[in-house]
Amino acid sequence: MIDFKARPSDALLIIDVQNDFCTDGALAVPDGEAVVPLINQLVTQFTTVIATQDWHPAGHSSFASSHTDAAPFTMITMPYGEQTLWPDHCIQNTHGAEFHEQLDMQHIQGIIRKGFRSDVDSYSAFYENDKKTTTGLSGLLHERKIKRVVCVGLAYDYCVRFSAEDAHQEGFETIVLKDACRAIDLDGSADAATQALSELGVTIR
Ligand code: VGL
Ligand code: ZN
Repeated sequence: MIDFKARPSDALLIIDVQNDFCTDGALAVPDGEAVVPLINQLVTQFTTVIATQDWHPAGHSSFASSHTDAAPFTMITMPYGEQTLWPDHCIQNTHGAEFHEQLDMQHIQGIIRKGFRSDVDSYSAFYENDKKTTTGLSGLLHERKIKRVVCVGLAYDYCVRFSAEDAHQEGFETIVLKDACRAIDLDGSADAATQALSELGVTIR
């Protein structure tokens, strides 16, 4: 159980609860599926619920397999900056890209797909990794008069972190419910996420 009381001006932002980020997935986050029952309990309390779906074309530039002699979990320099290379994951129309089958989709009102442009990755629900290309989510939430964004899902240290940073940047009070997140934890990335979010003034609880 997560003890959280939502207000009407809150949005729940569910990040990437997809098969490839769960056990046996292509980019499995340890214990990733553990977030599902907690999120299912949360969704009923929010009047606005949006989910994101990592949605890559085959051969996406964030895949190590798209680069010669590159191993997953190493870094390369892209025109927009440093980019971690990943195993192939969340390829459009595959089982790995589908939401976890136990995730309660009934209360999810909108799905933001991201990472569908071959040449730029997108961790955040708001901006792609070039920090310029918008998904339109900020406008949607502002038009709905949302004041506070509550982030949950996978992975804490990548897509949840950057979504929460951007939510804060876009003027929303931002909360990350850590029990309903799991981290990949590459080279201290989970601690780095906590530090970056805390410094910004994002509430982690
Ligand atoms: C994610 C790495 C690559 C995430 C997505 O959902 O955190 N991480 N693509
Ligand atoms: Zn991805």
